[in-house]
Amino acid sequence: MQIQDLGVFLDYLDKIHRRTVRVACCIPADKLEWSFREGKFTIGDLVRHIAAIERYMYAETIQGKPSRYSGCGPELADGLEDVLLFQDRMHRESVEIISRLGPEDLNRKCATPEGTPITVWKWLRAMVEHEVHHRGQIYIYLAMLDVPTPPLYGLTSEQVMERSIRDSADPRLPYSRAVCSSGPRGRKYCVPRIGSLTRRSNACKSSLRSTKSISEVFTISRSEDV
Ligand code: NI
Repeated sequence: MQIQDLGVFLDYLDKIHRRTVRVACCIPADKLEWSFREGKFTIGDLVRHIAAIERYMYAETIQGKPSRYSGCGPELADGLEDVLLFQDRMHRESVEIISRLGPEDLNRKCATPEGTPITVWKWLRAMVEHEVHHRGQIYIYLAMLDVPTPPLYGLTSEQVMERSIRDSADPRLPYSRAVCSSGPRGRKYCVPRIGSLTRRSNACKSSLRSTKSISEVFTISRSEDV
């Protein structure tokens, strides 16, 4: 995936960010600094890390400046409300910096903190992967704490299975690619359907007041929102 249209990328980044905010909003306030092991990132560290790396490493280095990332501890933001506000502020500042890039900037080189030259658009692509990597860890941490989290695209694994076509000879097997591409009658989905995203309004404004159950999320169902 090449990034050559900044508007398209920023739209995609916004959706990536909103999905990270959505899971951050599920964090119980009293579990913010919980970790599975001493010395490992806490849940709060993960949220602060994603935000601080975006702003102080990626957004600085794409400008040709050195990284200013200096960690992700509670000194940056303490308590769930402040952590969510910090996450929001870091992202807004990063987007403001990225928005200033011109087409020629996307294709010039910048340097990683190791001093390795990398094309700016590839570095931005790596930024997205970095966020997704740590977002997955937040999901795992919350699962370890039995905290409910929203499915990424609105369907659980079980719901995708229910909506997937099956080999009639052995229902445990998925349709073969050949059968799938031939368009079996009456079966619509050869791949999981994307859509039915759930998210909280206004980047989980309500969670800044209290950690509510995810039953309060609302559903949007436009596939273009992915
Ligand atoms: Ni990281």
